[in-house]
Amino acid sequence: MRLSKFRKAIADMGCDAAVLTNIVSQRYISRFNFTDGYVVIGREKAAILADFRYIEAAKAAAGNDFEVILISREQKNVLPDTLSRYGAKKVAYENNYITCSAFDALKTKLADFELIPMGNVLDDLREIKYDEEFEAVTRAQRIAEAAFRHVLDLINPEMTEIELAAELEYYMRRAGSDEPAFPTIAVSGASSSLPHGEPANKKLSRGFITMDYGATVDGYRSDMTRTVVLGRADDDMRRLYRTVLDAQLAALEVICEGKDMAEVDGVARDIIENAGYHGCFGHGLGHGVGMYIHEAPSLNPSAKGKILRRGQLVTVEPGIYIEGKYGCRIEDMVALTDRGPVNLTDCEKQLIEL
Ligand SMILES: [Mn+2]
Repeated sequence: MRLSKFRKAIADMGCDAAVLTNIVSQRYISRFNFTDGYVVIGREKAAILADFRYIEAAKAAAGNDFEVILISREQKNVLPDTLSRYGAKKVAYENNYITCSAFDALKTKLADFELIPMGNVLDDLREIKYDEEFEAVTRAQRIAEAAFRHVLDLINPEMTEIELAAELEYYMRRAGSDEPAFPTIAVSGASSSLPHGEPANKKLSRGFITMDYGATVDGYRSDMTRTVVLGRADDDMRRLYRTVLDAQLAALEVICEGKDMAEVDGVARDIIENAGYHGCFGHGLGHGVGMYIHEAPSLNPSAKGKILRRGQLVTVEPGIYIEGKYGCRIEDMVALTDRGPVNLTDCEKQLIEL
């Protein structure tokens, strides 16, 4: 399906072949994970071009749709040779994901072909997910949830933010995560007002602790944020937490296929504004997630007229940040499936005091 959809998209661009150079695109289309080489898609045939380090694994991973071709010192021209063999003239390349120098090299190597930038073709395909992709993200998410429960028993005033981040990552790795979905955020006290603060080598402060992190399974990333309290929350903190949670629950209630993205953002934003936290929710409500931690679409106030579609997977993550004081964010992921919206996150979000 992925391959046939991609073939149709490049044919629609007037191309008769494509060369994939980005490792995420290569994995998405060929299902083979390697970090050097090419995936070539012709009108009827397709190939994985890899060097000695990957060739055995490539042969094992390649299905019937892909031939596997060795790149070696003796066979320097395998890329143009393969394209010629496929009868290609106009070749789509990944202009969104290539450095200027790599492009210069590609242009020299493929001097006999016309190179056409493919723009967002693959990004658009990846935006609309298959059930198996939702399942991979869900497996990653289950690992992240187990890590959350694990650290709830460990958090104490002697632990540093870096230790907390490390505990989350170590737990997820042991539970089968390929790597952290992105650099783990674990920030406490005044640092919790920084939406993307970095964990520091300092002991956890009393007050809000925000953990925003995820696991990776089969190349798919999960994304979740939970905010807990070290010590007791005062009335202001309770009110702030309740407002973020109300905003998130309200957005989760309305999010579905066919809805305007800015409208969903507005449902959460209005609750935060109306509670008096003016200017304290300075980022969008959510973003797509998949093989990249941030991908299309973006749910924010400027997304007016953009409609949520079946197959998208988005986060819903309102927050309130009081500069210099503290902040709180709560984040789940929602898949817009054939059976309607499904919250892939299964993790408590009532205020937890530790
Ligand atoms: Mn996120």
